[in-house]
Order: sequence, then C-alpha cells, then structure tokens
Amino acid sequence: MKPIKAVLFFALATLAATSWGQHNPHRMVTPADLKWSDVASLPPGAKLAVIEGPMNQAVPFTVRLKFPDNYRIPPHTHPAIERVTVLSGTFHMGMGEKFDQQKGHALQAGGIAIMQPKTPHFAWTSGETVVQLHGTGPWGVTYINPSDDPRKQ
Ligand SMILES: [Cu+2]
Repeated sequence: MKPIKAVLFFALATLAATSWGQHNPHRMVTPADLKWSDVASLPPGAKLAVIEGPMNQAVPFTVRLKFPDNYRIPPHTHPAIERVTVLSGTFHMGMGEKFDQQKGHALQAGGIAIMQPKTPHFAWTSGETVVQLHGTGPWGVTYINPSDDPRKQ
C-alpha cells in the first residue's frame, strides 16, 4: 500500500470505528454491574436496570425488569414492539383489555413473548421473576384504565 492510501485507509477505518462505537457500544455486562432503580410507570415493587438505551429515545434499548412474587401489571399497551425474554421465575402474559388469570400463558426461563404495538395485554408473576426487555424506543406504557397508572396516583 502506498503511504497516501495507507493514511486514507487508516482515517476511514478510524471514522468507521468511531461511528460504530457511538451507535453500537461494545459492552460486557455481568449481573453485578446492573444498577437497579424503581420504575415510575409500573406498580410499586418492580425494579429496572437499563443496559442499553435510553428507552425514551429512538435508539435500541435492552433492560432488565425484576418483579416480586405475585406481582401484577394491569392491562396496558406500548407504542413499540415489546420483546420479553424470561430469565428466571415465571412470567404470565395474557392478551386483552381485562386482567384475567384464565387467559395467561406461563413463560419460564428461556421463554419469550413478542407483542405488537398498541396490543392490550397484562401480566403477573409466580415467584420472584426477572425478564429482559429489548426493542427500539421511544418506549412507553399506556394503561387501558387510566386509574391503573401509578404516575397518576
Ligand atoms: Cu407490556
């Protein structure tokens, strides 16, 4: 390679690496690295750890949610596709505008649910349950019954 070409190649490679790094930061995360915080949009008791985000922007996000035993999420929708992978415990999900434990599907570790935008659904847990949520923001939670929204209580 002639020197001028080598310099150009190096410059382009650096540029590519930089833009890749901004949009797809390489990350190795252990469970001990996760920083758990309360979740304003969910009933009290849930904890959230953001791995990739932020969720309120039009960028990819990956988060973990931890719920206590017998935790309930009232019927709600999201503006974007919801992908929930269960890591531990049992996460029951059902479709519809009314919370109904007869309509749930029990998902255990390794199970995954994919819910289209604006599809009413609800969930509950058996045992302490950790799920991983990933998708592309901006994210949001809209409750079918506004009185279920903890942000309005
Ligand atoms: Cu949901």
